[in-house]
This record gives sequence, structure tokens and C-alpha cells, in this order.
Amino acid sequence: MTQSNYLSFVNGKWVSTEKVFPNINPSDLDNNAGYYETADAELTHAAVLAAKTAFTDWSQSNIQQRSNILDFIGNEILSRKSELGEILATEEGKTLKEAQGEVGRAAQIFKFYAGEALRLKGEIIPSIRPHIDVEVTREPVGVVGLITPWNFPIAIPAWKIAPALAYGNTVVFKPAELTPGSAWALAEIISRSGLPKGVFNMVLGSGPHVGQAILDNPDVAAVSFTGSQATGQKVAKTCVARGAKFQLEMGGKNPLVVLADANMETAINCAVNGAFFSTGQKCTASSRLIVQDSVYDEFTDKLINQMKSLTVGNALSDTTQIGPVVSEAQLKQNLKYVQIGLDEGAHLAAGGQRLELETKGFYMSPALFVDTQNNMRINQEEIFGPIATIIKTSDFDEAVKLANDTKFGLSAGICTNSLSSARQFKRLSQAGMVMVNLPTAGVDYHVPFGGTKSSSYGPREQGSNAAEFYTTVKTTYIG
Ligand code: TXE
Repeated sequence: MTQSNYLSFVNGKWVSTEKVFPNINPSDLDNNAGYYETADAELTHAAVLAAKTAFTDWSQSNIQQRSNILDFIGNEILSRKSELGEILATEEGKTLKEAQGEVGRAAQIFKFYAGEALRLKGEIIPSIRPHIDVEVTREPVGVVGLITPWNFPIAIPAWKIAPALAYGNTVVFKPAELTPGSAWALAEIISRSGLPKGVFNMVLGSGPHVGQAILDNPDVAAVSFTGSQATGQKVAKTCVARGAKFQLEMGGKNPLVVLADANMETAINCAVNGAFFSTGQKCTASSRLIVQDSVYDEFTDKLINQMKSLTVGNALSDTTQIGPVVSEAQLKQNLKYVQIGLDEGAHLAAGGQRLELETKGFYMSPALFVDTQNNMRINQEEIFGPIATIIKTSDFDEAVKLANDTKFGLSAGICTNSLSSARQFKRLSQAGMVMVNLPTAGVDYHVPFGGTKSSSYGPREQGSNAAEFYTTVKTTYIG
């Protein structure tokens, strides 16, 4: 049997289950990124019990202690940015530069919540009755289950774990099966941060076994989930049925509007960055490029030119700009959507093929469909790969209508030199995040993140807004 040192972390101990799975390296299938041990429902329930037991003391813990622990975690992540970035790039496939950027962001998130732990506010409000004060305070929710996807394998865990701990909750964390390495490295740092046993637990393993066990356990008071819509709906159903609090971050089909008065270079850079960087595997990726007719040809030609210069390759190579797709299944899904686009009558103007490179991996060339209609499946369904479409529009009003004509509402961008068009777009966009002359992807860590419609459910994540989910409000009357 293959040996593994990468175990689940439950009640302050590393626990072996002896069920080993490989961490596949999408850049080089002949060299996997280590072996990890998968937990099962039984170990998951043990993790929840440990978190429940630890909650009594941790919920009353000193805020300076919480702040120091979060700061320690942030500092260590930051000091090991290169090494952790390499682990991340190897298992997920984004480039080393992108991966190190993500690691840096995870560190900053912990450091931000080290400050937030000290800033929790309440209110004192006069009562409508004489000689009575009303206090409104926030308290931790309890045991929180955190279920995360593979596309940001350290930043998304960070933006759930850090606020959960800062506000006094205890945690059962289940990372995505495809990227256990970043999660394990993060858990290892947390295991040495001085947290009392049981406050933080990590169970490695599959969604249907480990994830489902978290959802089903009545002692899990709240679940924060990021992933696909289908799984998000399962999370919602299970949590509603047993009265648990939940928060969902799911997909996007984000528009980038390019008006005739846009700076063309900015527009092309926004499109390339938003649609293809991180191999398009971002919920904020620009998948629909909505371009005004008078600049349509110029924009299309320049974008295709720029795409031709992009280097697809091994995530760890210095020259790579677009790494591989994360998995065989995701690559198959991408290629299936290329075929769907062709069958729908869209014109494939660039890319869309599987690539054979020096090392065996899940490589594909970034794809661009032109002459597409917004009601095509390639414009309505989240693909989650390096595939963008162009939709022609006659004017600003139609562009806004097209941008909003989707069941999703995560991020929306506009490239324009008109202040009034930019402001009007901000007002009319139905997305939770609006970008002006910037890519739809790429957000700050200290402000709210989230969307509308089918993209998100529940309070926003990140920034001070995270307190909405990770605390519950108590109203006290003092006579
Ligand atoms: O997602 P899943 P997958 C989209 C994207 C992608 C598709 C599938 O379109 O192609 O989802 O990706 C856990 N109970 N996004 O399969 O299955 C699972 O183990 C509890 C968009 O990776 O939703 C993992 O930890 N948990 C998204 C997490 O849910 C369960 C980012 C997400 O996996 C479970 C990722 C269950 N029954 C994928 N089943 C975005 N928009 O950011 C699975 N899980």
C-alpha cells in the first residue's frame, strides 16, 4: 500500500484512515503531487463532536488570543509564499505567479481578521419604555461546516476559516478532493498556531461521503459552501430541512461590455485577463464579451491576435501564461461546450483544442466564439474553462439588457471612457460586483464579495460583512 503523511486533522490530532488517493498534477500526469488519506462519515462525525465540545470555551475566548493566532497563521503563510504557491500551482494548474498571488491573498485575509477579532461592535439603543436600555450584540453561531472548491484552494478556505475563528466559532473544514495539498499545508500551519484542540478540524475526502456527513450532522449550526449550483442546491435543501444557517457562492456567467468609446488596449487586456487567466477557472471570469458594433471587428481582430501570443504550458514553467485545466472531467466538459457552441451555429474564431505538450497533461488552447447570440447555451451555462464568446450590440441600452439577461449575477464589467455610461452601468447592473475599466475577476480581500440571483445565497463573504454569517444577533433588555 502507498504510504501517506497527509492525514485529516481531528480534535488536535492527525488521524490515519489508510484509504489513500493520489493528488493528480494536471501539468504532468506521470508525476502526481503526493498521496492523501480520505476520511469517511464516521471520522467526520468525530470532527463535529470535537468542534461541538471545543465551542463552549472558544466561544468565550479572549479576543487578543484569537487575534494573535490569526496573525500567526497569516505571517507564516506570507513567509512561505513561494513554497505554498508551488504546491498550489502543481495541484490546481494555475501559473506559479497566479498561485503565489493567491497565497499572498490568503495570508492577508488571516491578518485582516486578526484585526476584525478586535473590532466586533454592538449597539446600545434607548428602549421605548422608561429606564430600560436595549443592547444588540453579536455572538458566534456554533460549529460551522466549511465546504470549498478546487479553483482557489487556499484563498477560499482562508476567507471562510479566518472569520469563522475570529468571531468565536469552531470549524469542520472539507476541502475539494482535487486540491488537498494546499488545504493540508494550511491545516498544518493552523495546527501549530496555538488553537485549543477541536476548535479547527479538517476532514479530507469526497463530497458525497465527507461533505454530505457535514451537511447531515445536526450539530453543525451553519454551512458555508462554494462550488457548483447542483451541489449548492443540495446544501440548501439539507440545511433548510434541519434549520441550519447556510451561505452559498456558486457560478457566474459574467459579462464584459466594451463600448465604442473604450480605450481599446484596456478593453483587450481586461478581456484576456478576465476570460483566460487562471485557465478561465474563476467564478468571476469574463465569459461573455458584449461589444458595440462600431468597434466589433477591431476588438475581435486584436483579441484573436493577443490570444495567439498566449503560452499554454506547465504551471511551474516561467514562460507559461495559461496553465492546464484542473482535471480530465473538467477538460471533457470544456470540449463538450466547444462542440455545443459549434452545433448552435457560433463561429469558433480561435482555439478550443486539446493540446499535446512536452509533459502529459490536461492542456487546451483558449477558445473564442464570435457571432454568438445571448440565448445560446454557451452564453447561458457556466463552462468554467478558457472559453469566451463575443456578442454584438448596437448601443449602451441593449448592452445592459444583454449583460443582465442571465440567471447569474456575480460580477459585471464595462470598458468605456464615458463617466456617465460607467455610472449608469453601475446603477443598472444586476451583478453583486461591478468593474469599470478593469477585468471582471480580481477583487480585494477587505471588502464584500458575492453576487445576486443564482450566483449567491445568504450574506456576502469577506470584509466586515462576514460577521453577518459567522455571528448571530442577541437583543438584551436591561431594566
Ligand atoms: O463542484 P462541486 P466540482 C462549477 C464548475 C465546475 C463544476 C463542478 O462549473 O465545472 O462546478 O466542479 C463538495 N455534499 N464550480 O465538481 O461538486 C465537493 O467535494 C457536500 C464553480 O468541483 O460543487 C467540493 O468540496 N459537499 C465554482 C465542493 O462541494 C459536496 C467552483 C464543490 O464541489 C457534495 C468550483 C455533497 N453531496 C466548481 N458533493 C465557483 N463558481 O467558484 C460535492 N461536495
